[in-house]
Amino acid sequence: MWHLIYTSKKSGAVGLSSRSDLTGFSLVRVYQPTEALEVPPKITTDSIIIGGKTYPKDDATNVTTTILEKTARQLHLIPAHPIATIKDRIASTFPGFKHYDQFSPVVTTKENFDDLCFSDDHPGRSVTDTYYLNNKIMLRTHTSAHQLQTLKESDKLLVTADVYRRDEIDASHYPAFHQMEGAQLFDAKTVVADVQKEIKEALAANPASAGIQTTDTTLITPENPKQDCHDEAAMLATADHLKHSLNLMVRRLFSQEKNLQVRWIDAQFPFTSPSWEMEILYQGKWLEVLGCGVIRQDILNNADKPDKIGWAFGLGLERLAMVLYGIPDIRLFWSQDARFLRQFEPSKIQKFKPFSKYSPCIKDISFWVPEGFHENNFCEVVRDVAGDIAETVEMIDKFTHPKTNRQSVCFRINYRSMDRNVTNNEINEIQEKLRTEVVDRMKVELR
Ligand code: FA5
Ligand code: MG
Repeated sequence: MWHLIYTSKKSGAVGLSSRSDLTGFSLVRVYQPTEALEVPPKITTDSIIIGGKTYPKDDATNVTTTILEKTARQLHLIPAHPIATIKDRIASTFPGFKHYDQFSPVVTTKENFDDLCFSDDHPGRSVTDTYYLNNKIMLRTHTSAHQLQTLKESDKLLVTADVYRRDEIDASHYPAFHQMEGAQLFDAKTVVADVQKEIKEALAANPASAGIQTTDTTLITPENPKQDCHDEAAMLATADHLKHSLNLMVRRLFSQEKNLQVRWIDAQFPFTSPSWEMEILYQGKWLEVLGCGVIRQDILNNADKPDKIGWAFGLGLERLAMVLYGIPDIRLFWSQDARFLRQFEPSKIQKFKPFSKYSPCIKDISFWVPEGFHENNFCEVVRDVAGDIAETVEMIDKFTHPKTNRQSVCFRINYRSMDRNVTNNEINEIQEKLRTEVVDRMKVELR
């Protein structure tokens, strides 16, 4: 097996290409950024240029250059990258599913929210949570943005893509990450019999693994209900098939794991009911790896499939890769450091060998906040100023002045580079810049 690391001059993207594509797993290909992504994204005074298209800015625009640059990376299309390997492994546990993995990250608010039954005041739509190019155009926050379109075309499908969210900063959250969506539809009239037979056969062919312990105590309740339009037996069969398919996926993916704890918990999504999440115990904490449920019938009706019933799931590829490869920090996936990239071979999952950790540098910043202050806005400024050197951002103090009623917050930022030693001087400069930028951009008063 051999690797070739190359750099695309235009986009700066680094890819690993490999000749070892005769491995039995589907879809190992040479990384070729699509032509549209070869044009670097750009923000001008009145527009955003991405994928060769120009979008006018308006009062909702909040994408930053740092985020737009990530859209050119396409980690899920780089052979040997852990994200691409996991993608192929999971896809191989869903044979016969049509796999879409080339959709542009730029979608409409209709696709990302309206088509999926999000209410008009759903917090996910807020500018503090979502990256907008303008009022109507955004970076998708989940692969579900392609559900309606792909369900029209197919009854068994997977969608893998990069997604973007304004989120907190820590080892398992990053503003750009990768999801895989899966969906399967059945004839509502025959689903009970069809599913029973399939599950029985699959369980006989895939005996339980001693190393994986799965707990499911969830029940159908008024808080996590059946949809009125669904027949109870059909819904239960669909839900059984969903959980069975995902349990089987985990069993295959983690067949080498000696002690894996998995649990199912209730969840809520505007586009499924009932809904659940799967969590895996990782480094002593429950890590949420996916959300899923029985698809809202309105969506199937809009996809011109009123006689079908179906399930869908959306999983975080980084989260599964962290557990499988033992990768401790989500920022590593974006590393261009050869010490990271050279550890991986196409189709092969092996434990990550950490390279020396550089020393951290901790800095605090306190300020009085104006009304409407949101933590994600502060995290965004940190990301813009410090990039991936910001390892964690944590609010360590918050108080309201008894006389003036003004609110003050203190954030602790842990700076540490994944791939080099950062000098004290450099961090001091970053911290100074951060102090200036938060005042300029967020109208706070430093303390
Ligand atoms: C969704 O995005 C739903 N679209 C999933 C879904 C699809 C539900 C189809 C039902 C039917 P959620 O926001 O929980 O749900 O994200 C799904 C997964 O993405 C999470 O379980 C987690 O594994 C991953 N994830 C979420 N936020 C981040 C983040 N900031 N960084 C890395 N991974 C994340
Ligand atoms: Mg969730």
